Amino acid sequence: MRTDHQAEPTEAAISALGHGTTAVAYPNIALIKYWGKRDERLMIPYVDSLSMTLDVFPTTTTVRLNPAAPADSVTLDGSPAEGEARRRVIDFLELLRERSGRSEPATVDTRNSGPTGAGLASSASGFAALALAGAAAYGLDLDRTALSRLARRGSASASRSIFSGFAICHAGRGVGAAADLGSYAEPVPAPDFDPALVIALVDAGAKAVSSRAAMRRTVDTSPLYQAWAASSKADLAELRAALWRGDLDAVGEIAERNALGMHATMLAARPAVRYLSPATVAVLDGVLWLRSDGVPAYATMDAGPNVKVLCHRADAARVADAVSDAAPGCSVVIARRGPGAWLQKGVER
Ligand code: 2P0
Repeated sequence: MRTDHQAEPTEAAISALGHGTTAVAYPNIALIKYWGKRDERLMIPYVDSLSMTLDVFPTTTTVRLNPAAPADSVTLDGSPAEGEARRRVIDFLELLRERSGRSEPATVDTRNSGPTGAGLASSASGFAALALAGAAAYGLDLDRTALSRLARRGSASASRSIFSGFAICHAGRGVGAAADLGSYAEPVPAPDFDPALVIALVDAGAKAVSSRAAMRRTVDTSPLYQAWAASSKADLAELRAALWRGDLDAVGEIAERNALGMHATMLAARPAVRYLSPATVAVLDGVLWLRSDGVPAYATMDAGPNVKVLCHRADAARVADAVSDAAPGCSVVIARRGPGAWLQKGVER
């Protein structure tokens, strides 16, 4: 019997020895946020989260097994990866080797079409693509649930980018293997919901505090964290129902309060973590102005100053204009719900 951990070489694994195995994955933006881990080694979140996978800024990753190489080699946008980014990829390759029982070093080439480390979910698309390309290269034959669980080990939000459209990531229960098994993403049905997400890029630079460090500090020191985690549970149940109804106002209101609450937990951490900049606040004012003018528009922010505004597709151009007026100099990208991660077999680069 084949399990997640023991697999025969697949066609993709054989091609990985030659040209490499290439996967493409898109970022996702959480409407109900994941913030905080209850197990840092296994990357188990404290709370369930729910996201929309986007149709912009894909990551393309090629994994090539290199039996003759002395070690793994990792390039990010054409340059050798360094520091924490390199270590996280190599740790992930170690996990793939442990699971597959193989030992070949790998060459990993990752290209982000959006900004890296700017709170635009580059680690979500990055580890979803690496999980898919890497699992295929090392001959692991995994279904989408197992891939999602695997991607989570690279970055918890990556578990959601395996899927198209809306996805929930379960925080799971218990500890150790039980927690690992119980924490994965799955699609959430939203048959009549196809909104726009207007991304206001107020700063495309990498964040000063990594989300990993910021989460740890928030969980350890913020007196608001437990209250937010409890309210997030209720938010998720309400948002799921609103998604099913295709109710943009309800989805937006819940997503906006959930995001502001998450940032409140960070502001109350000791010392505070503040990702929101004056330009962020200017965009938030622009969103309030839109609503007062009768345009349903709702904001969400992640571990960075950029703002994503949920609105009807028909209003997207108007929302984009309002956002640009509110924060002159910011660039604006209009996204919609996008595809799940996919494998390009036998692609030569
Ligand atoms: C999310 N964020 O749910 C939340 C909301 C940012 C704010 O997941 O440590 O890069 O790799 O699991 O996934 C960003 O953090 O953190 C994130 P790790 P990740 O999308």
